[in-house]
Amino acid sequence: MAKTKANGANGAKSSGAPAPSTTVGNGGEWHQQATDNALTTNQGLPISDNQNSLRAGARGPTLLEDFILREKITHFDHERIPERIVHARGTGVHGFFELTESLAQYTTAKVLTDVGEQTPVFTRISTVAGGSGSVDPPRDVRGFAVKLYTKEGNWDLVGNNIPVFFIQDAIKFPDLVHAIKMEPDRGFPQAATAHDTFWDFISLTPESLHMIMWAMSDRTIPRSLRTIEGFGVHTFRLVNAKGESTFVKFHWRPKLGLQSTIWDEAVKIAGADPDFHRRDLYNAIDAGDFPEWALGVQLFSEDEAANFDFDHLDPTKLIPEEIVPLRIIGRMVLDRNPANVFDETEQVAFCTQNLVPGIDFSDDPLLHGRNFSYLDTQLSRLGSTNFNQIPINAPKCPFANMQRDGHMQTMVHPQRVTYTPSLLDPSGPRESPTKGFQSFPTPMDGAKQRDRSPTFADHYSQARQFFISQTVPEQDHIVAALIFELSKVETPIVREAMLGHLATVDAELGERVAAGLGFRGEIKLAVPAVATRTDLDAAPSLSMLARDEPQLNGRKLGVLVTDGASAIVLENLVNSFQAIGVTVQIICPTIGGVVLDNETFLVADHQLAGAPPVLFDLVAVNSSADGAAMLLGEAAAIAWIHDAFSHLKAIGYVPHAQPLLDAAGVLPDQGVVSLSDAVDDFISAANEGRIWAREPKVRLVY
Ligand code: HDE
Repeated sequence: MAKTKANGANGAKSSGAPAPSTTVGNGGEWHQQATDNALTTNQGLPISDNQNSLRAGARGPTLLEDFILREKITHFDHERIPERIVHARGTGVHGFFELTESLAQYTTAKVLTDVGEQTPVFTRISTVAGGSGSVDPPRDVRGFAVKLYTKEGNWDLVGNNIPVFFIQDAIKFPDLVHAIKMEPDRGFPQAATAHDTFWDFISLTPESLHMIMWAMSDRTIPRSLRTIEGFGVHTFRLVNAKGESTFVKFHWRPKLGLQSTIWDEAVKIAGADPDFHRRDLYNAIDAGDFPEWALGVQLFSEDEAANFDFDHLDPTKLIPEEIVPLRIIGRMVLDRNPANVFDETEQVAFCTQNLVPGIDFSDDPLLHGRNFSYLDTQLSRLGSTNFNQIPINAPKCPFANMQRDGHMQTMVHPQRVTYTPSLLDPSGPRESPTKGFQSFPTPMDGAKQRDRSPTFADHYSQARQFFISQTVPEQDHIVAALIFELSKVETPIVREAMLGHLATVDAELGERVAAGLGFRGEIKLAVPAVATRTDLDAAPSLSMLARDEPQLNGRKLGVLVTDGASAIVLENLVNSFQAIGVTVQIICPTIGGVVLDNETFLVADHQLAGAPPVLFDLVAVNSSADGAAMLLGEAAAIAWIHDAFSHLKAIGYVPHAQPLLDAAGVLPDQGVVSLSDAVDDFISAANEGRIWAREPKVRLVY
């Protein structure tokens, strides 16, 4: 009997559909799932009806017997895996690492000795505090984790965009994270340090002061994931063919230079585009504009380390480049977006203990704790010791051992012998004393104890050095960030304790933050375990603005255009800026576009209200007189211009737009440039990056 069904439009049976879907099998091998385009269960059983469950009668109850329904729903129920306890929100990209200078003198690791060799990588950049559904731009440290699939095994360099960390010992990590995350009795704030528990913890953890200075700087509100640095943070060891060891710190330095947002801008971006960073990275790679980082190393010997006036095993300290210069040895290019975010970005499992022969750990106590934590966390997150078989985690070199079975085993092992030693199968995998990983034989003679080395005791000197190394606007922003964060703290004694620490870092810093908090008492200085050094010179390498020239390449120009606007000005803007690597986007009062003064039709990229200026690095207003008069009645247009001005952006404008600039409170300065046929002056102004001289006119500086 013929069946009739009310499938509706969405229930139409598939026919003549595109090519059959394929699935990546284990080890990256492609398997065709169904050759005849049939939809099947996970057992390969063709499904006859994907719209209706099995029921006792058309209007009757659904039957438990419907194994197809149960399989589909069960799989769906488990689509989410436990998210990372930290670094839950991340963006992953494929690419390669290419060595340009050999470190053969220092290490046997082929990835660091084979010049010209391209090693595939998967890099995941993340925020730390927020859950996986949180927004991209909050003030937060960025994780910078790189998995290098070398010919000698996977090497994971799991770093951050800041070269130091909050704590010196792994045993404090759960406390730090509990303090930073949403407060458990109320479930907020999400992805923010501006709350009592975080600052309560910090006020009692002076070792975090150096990291706090970095965290309150503009480094934690980056403009793009393409404009952040990455640091391995800990000291590692390189070991050469003679068994000699050299200490090393790893740095990833972005080709586009360091670029950050302004706090008010970051706050507004979070509303305008919560996916701002992942969209920016995805779109850049999609457009073939591949971001690139140089790999730099700081190399130093045991003797040099012994002479530093800080302990290089203490992860709250860095080695200024003025003391050990950075040596660029290679480059990483990210050139391919993941095919599937869950399969790759979510399931990638970084482990700090993933090393290759020739690279080894130092005795940094934070690193040792991490070496335990990452494997353990992957077991809980990915549910099985076999997580290394997931394609994104599997090495791309041959691997073989006697580990067998376990939950979610995906490989079929035909061998009879799963042990060594054995005569039955002499061809099975065996240890290789020459090629294999050797730990550097560090001599050890310490007593078994829970103790912190006195060489870790100075918590304020490098914090002070960081602060005095910043340019004026950078210092202003650190002060403003501390005022903002501490103003959100409801418990006065926590605020006061923090003022004591800040004044111990630098008296002026303490006074400025106190003024911004309206604090009327007397600041009680902290009591450092060792005296804060005031003889450490400012190190320009620690400042973003002092170190990197602003760049226009990779930036975005937003042009607000109305009906009747000048076609010539627009053409000049688009051609000139595109020629220097700037993306130009057109914003119109409606998404329907506009008609220019030469009667040509211009397509809009965005509607005005949907594209606030925070999404662009510089802006231009190209309106007709009528267009400007119309926009005077549109608050979004006035706010557009006002925000661009207060975020210190270069603004190009045609004379017809002057009434809009006046209404937005724009004051003339070198960054506000009238556009004529030529746009060279506007390009020169934009080349300066932000117009820092404008800042005291638009914001109170404490
Ligand atoms: Fe992590 N960290 N961490 N961390 N971390 C994790 O591992 C941990 C630390 C970093 O994109 C977790 O897979 C401990 C420093 C990044 O998947 C977990 C300590 C640095 C990522 C973990 C630290 C990092 C993580 C959570 C103190 C910079 C994201 C999920 C001893 C050098 C990797 C996971 C990705 C992730 C533990 C401190 C960087 C729980 C115990 C210092 C970039 O294992």
